[in-house]
Amino acid sequence: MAALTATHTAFISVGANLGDKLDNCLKGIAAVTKGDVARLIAVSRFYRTSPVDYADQDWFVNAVFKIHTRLEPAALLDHLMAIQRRMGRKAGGIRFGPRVLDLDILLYDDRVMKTADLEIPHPRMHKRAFVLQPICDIDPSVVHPVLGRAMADLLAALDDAGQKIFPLADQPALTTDRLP
Ligand code: PH2
Ligand code: MG
Ligand code: MG
Repeated sequence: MAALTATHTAFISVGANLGDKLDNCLKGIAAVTKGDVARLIAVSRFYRTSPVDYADQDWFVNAVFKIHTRLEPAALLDHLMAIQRRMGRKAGGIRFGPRVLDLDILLYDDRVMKTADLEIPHPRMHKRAFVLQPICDIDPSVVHPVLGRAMADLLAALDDAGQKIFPLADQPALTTDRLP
């Protein structure tokens, strides 16, 4: 019989373009990995990124982090949405528009799934430099379970000069041992 409490690996993107963007991202990562539902395994560099899909808004701060968790995808999504709400995010904002905190599940083991609320892998991740570059910071060899291509390959194939992404000059002292 399969263990009821198997550990899963997930990659989560964190982003913000309202308020203290970096601080919101750091608080988001800390909240997701506080307690025993999720353990922080790795964090990418943090980037300043130009807005994608809805241009008339401020630049974002973005990063990706890797966790181990016993939560199944739907429960992990609930956990992330509750944190977004606690950080002051209101429901019903503009699609792709400004947000104090966005936490998206990118990958969950090799799982491929689609429900009304959740699609894994994230349906737009392979087109987004602000996702692919940070994942490559953590592990460029991770393979996209639908496209069958490594993240480094997807990043190299991305042909969109409009997507600007710059590492923050001052990277936060965030390691997997010392959380804010
Ligand atoms: N998130 C979006 C829409 N556009 N652009 C950037 N640069 N970073 C984001 O996190 C982002 C975006 C919707 O979630
Ligand atoms: Mg998003
Ligand atoms: Mg989201």
